[in-house]
Amino acid sequence: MSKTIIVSNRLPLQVKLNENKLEITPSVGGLATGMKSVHKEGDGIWIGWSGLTEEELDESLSKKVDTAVAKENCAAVNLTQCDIDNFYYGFSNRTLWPLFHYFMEYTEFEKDFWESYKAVNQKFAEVVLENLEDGDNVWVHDYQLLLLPQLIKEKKPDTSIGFFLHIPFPSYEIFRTFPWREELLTGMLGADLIGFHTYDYERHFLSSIKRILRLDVKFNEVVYHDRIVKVDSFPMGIDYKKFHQASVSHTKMNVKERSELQKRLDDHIQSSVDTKLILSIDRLDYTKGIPNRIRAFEYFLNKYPEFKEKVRLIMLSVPSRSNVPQYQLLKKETDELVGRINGQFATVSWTPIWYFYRSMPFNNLIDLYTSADVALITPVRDGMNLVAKEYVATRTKKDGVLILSEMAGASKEMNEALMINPNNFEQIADAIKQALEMPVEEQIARNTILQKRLERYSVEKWAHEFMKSLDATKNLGQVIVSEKLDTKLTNQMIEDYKKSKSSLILLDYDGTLSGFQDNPQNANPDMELFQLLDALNNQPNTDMVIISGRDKETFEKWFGNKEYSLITDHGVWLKKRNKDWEALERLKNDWMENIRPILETFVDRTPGTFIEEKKYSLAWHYRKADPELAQIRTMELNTVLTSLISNNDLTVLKGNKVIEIKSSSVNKGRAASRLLSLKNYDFIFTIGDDWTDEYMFEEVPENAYTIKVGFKKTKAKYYVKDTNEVRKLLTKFID
Ligand code: GDG
Repeated sequence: MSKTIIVSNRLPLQVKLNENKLEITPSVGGLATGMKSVHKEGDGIWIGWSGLTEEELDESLSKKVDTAVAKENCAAVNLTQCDIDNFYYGFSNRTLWPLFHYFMEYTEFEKDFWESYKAVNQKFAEVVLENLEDGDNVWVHDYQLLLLPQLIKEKKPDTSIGFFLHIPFPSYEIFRTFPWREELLTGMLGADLIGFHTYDYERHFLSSIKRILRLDVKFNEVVYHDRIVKVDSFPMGIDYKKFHQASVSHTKMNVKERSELQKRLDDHIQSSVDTKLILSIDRLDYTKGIPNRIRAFEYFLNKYPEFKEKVRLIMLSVPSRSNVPQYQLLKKETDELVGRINGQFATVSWTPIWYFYRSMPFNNLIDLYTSADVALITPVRDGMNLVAKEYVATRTKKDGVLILSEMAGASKEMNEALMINPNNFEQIADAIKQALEMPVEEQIARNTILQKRLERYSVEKWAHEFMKSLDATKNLGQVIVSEKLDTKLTNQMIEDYKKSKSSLILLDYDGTLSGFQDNPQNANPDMELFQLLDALNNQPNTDMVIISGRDKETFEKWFGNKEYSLITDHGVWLKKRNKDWEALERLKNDWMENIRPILETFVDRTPGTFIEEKKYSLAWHYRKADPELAQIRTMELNTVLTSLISNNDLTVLKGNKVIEIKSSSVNKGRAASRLLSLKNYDFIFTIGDDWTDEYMFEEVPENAYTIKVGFKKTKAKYYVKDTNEVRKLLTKFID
């Protein structure tokens, strides 16, 4: 039975070493809960680091860890202290974390960190591959493992791989500054499904894919080699039942059962009728907007002094990554700010801020959530923010007000919260006042809607939806009508070729024999290609013809001294082996005078585009332009041209990153039919990569081998991946 392998940086277990004895407790975090059902299904297994370094474990302890985690259906990846310093604290937390949260000034581009990141992703890959069987699914989590999907895909191409990023994906303008940007993107594209919390992160990712890798993106699908990678948003939820039920039991507790913390909270609440508590909970992280929040609270106390001695801010800041310098600075800044404000405003019976720098057990978390009248969540950037959701889930009477930063992913689905910009103190101060004075009916109305959604779209549902979507990607390839030209089909084809008495081989040039270049003139044939074509051209009983949209002059320059048969300008000119050029069509080109100025206006308004002028056609190339602008301009140009040429004998051809205007009566299909009428071929092979080659695929007889280069919609019967595969395939024709 197939299983799902979950991979994250840390295992969902707390592994501790106590006087040489191992203590293992399952962790209760949101991710562990959400993945529970996925993990339990079949022989599901979770792979990650145990939390103990190789230096802390001798061989026998290490074995004990392996056995103990295996009992929990987990497998450990062994990491050294150096890995943790460079891969985790270094690259993950000093490069990716700040960059992806728009903190460019904190981002360190260190080559050593990067090398370690690659090596550790490889270590993870090895453990995954050891545990992977045919038919298994793999779900990789988060920014520490961006290269992992590709490392698995390379070795096991048939495995279904999902990837989910828990933090934001930044805008292209930020991501482009990253020195190893191509590697990260291709690493992620090893997955079949890539998930983000919000649509914004999804579109930022797709924009980087288009601009950096120059790949074709159709809606939310990326065509990558011979695969389709689906990109989608799945906003992560919480374990709603757990928080809600804990809070129901909490309200039923009698005084004796209450925690010390709850008693202190009760004292405050009972100190006066109109006293209120405002709560914030987060890891002490510069993305969470903690200093901003404290300053905004100070601003509020100054702007609305009537709330002094009545309102208290309770801040729970959980220690995090405290050996990274920026976190130490933040700790110092927070301590000082809290000290200054408490010093400035405190009275004998009131301190405005209660500040806890530690983590708390779950029941204390519930004490805080259920006692707070307002939750003040003000990150400057946050992938999702689960605290906001947990606060709402614990409000059993549906009262309480959530103030939420619009920079948190959660803001996209929590419209009923009071939304603030974390840099606007005026707005935050007003929102706090509005929250404190909000009529309870309004609070209930807002929370009713919020709770319904949280209950429905729980973390379990999130995991389930992701897996369902990953399953569906298995059928994506079927959209492509052609079949992969595998070894068996290739052998059959070569056998047919060897048996044939007269063969025709039609080869497109750009994108088929030679890769794309920014400047078309740089795509000239290389030595290896000449050798290949010479050999193919000398095969007995074989007519090899290069058939291209290129102009005659270029082909004359490149192949003039060769004995190849050539067709240029989409079929205007034919040069038979050892013969002179002959015109297959008589064409006018006076229309160019009218069309050229139109194309020039598009060149002027679309940086990176240019016109290629041929004898019988005009081509507007946009391969170097911004892909999104180019998409808009191609639609515009198409409309303009279609209305203009309706009475002329012209067609607009959409090629690979090019729009070409040429006479309707000419195309590669017509030229191919001419060739076919000259001889009786019993083996026909045509290969090409773009739209203009489709005419050829349509014209040749049913038994011909028609092959598309690339994973695109086509009338060809088969496809191959890229120009490298084309060359390998053509070598097989040669004895
Ligand atoms: C990353 C992304 C994204 C906090 N203090 C205590 C405690 N917690 C629990 C909360 C909550 C979780 O930790 C924090 O989750 P967040 O989502 O708020 O933030 P990150 O840790 O930054 O998480 C974030 C998330 O991944 C999921 O994709 O939402 O944007 O940055 O569940 O309850 N739990 C206990 N004691 C504490 O003191 N027991």
